[in-house]
Amino acid sequence: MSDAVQKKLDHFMQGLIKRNPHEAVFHQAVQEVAESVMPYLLEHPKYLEANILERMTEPDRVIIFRVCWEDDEGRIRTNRAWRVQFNNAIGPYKGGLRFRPGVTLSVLKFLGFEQVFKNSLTGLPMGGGKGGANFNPKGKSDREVMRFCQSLMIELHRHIGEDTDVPAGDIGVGGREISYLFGQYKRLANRFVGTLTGKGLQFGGSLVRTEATGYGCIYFCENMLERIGDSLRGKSVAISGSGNVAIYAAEKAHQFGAKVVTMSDSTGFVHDPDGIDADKLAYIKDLKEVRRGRISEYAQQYSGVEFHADQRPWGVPVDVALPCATQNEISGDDAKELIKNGVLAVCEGANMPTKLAGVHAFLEAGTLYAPGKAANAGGVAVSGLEQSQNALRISWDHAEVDARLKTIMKEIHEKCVTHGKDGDGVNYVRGANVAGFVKVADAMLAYGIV
Ligand code: NDP
Ligand code: 2IT
Repeated sequence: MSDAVQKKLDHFMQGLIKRNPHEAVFHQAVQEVAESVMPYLLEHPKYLEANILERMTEPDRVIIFRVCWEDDEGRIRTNRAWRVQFNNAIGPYKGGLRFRPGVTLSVLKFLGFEQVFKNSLTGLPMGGGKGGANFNPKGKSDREVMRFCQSLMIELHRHIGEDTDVPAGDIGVGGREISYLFGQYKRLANRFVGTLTGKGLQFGGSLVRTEATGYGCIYFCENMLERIGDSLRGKSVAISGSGNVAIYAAEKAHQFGAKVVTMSDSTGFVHDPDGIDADKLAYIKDLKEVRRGRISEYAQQYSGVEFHADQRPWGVPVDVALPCATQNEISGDDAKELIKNGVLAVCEGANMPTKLAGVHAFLEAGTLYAPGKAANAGGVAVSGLEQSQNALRISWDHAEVDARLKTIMKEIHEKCVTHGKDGDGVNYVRGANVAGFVKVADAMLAYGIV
């Protein structure tokens, strides 16, 4: 990085940190984008003169509200919920809701900011937003989750709409939660429209939405490997997480002939050197989605499997690593360990799973490294297709949606190559950030001072 770029970057980040104190993960997400985009801005001064990066790092608005609900013992419980409507320059706000105890405004701002770039990359008309609550669905009965979702929607419904803001799932928000949320939205609005995505297939959901993030991540990984004349066939794969994204990444990786040797949850990881095949994955789906159990049970079910409590899987030597759990789950040291063990590709199913030191390590080592905003865009892309189907009042079949998802992931890969070409290689971080930035920035320039 030249001195001029570094100076501009430092000045910009100092201002951002001053305006948003105590928001470490938001700073991190902006820093990663700013490092990529700043050299491009200096080459294209029209964006600098219009102060576009400052404007893009300030959310359009943030809604914060109290959610009161009654638990099964009749106690009154209070949670805090947010909706960060980050940027609607290229379409209605779009992005998931996260229910997790540690959720803060900083987390949702980082996710909303990432979403702006990701949604731009999909090529679909979607702005960026994110929301959620510091609510823990774990250990709650279905009725408690229902009452929480209904109470949350009483406030949220006035801020969302099919042409305004369209929420979906994220950590802790799956099919069950979206159903409760949509059922309540429909009652309050007295309209049956696609204001949420990830809905059940009986009431406006799209085929392939459940699988889309994990499948899309594997399609992207295959695109990266194809570019260097390789493929996933025969590769060993470490996956973190065992939720929605991890399960369908594992399923598609297996279908592509790879051997998935790890999965994890917040209690630790399992290492299965024989590989997690379709039958074993069916067990994990039932364990996590139906019984809502812990990943350690997998090690009791199958022989030759080790459970490593409170650890992440990055010390296991593999060809491909797919972080699919949460933010900051690959440290600088984890990245170095993966590189030392000869990792070929790292493809992010989760949002910002790699700390900045890890990102820099992968880029320096020439690892095929796909940031989440490109690699996990398949989920929101199929959400966009769900919106289109709802608006048209039709349903496409599985093959149609899957083909569109494949095409979208391929086009995102091409955009990353166009903007990230680096000698013979590709800097996918720069490619994704610059390509995502340009569409939104050009729209904002066209609107004048907004
Ligand atoms: P789920 O709630 O279905 O699964 C989350 C998984 O990650 C669980 O295995 C969970 O373990 C684990 N996990 C969550 N938080 C932590 C933590 N702090 N430490 C260790 N493990 C953790 O969520 P999703 O699969 O939907 O989301 C996973 C990631 O993918 C997130 O980063 C999300 O933002 C991103 N993403 C999701 C999309 C979607 O369509 N769902 C789209 C694009 C990105 P446990 O069961 O113990 O909690
Ligand atoms: O991070 C994400 O892209 C998601 N959680 C999915 C968002 C969506 O609107 O489908």
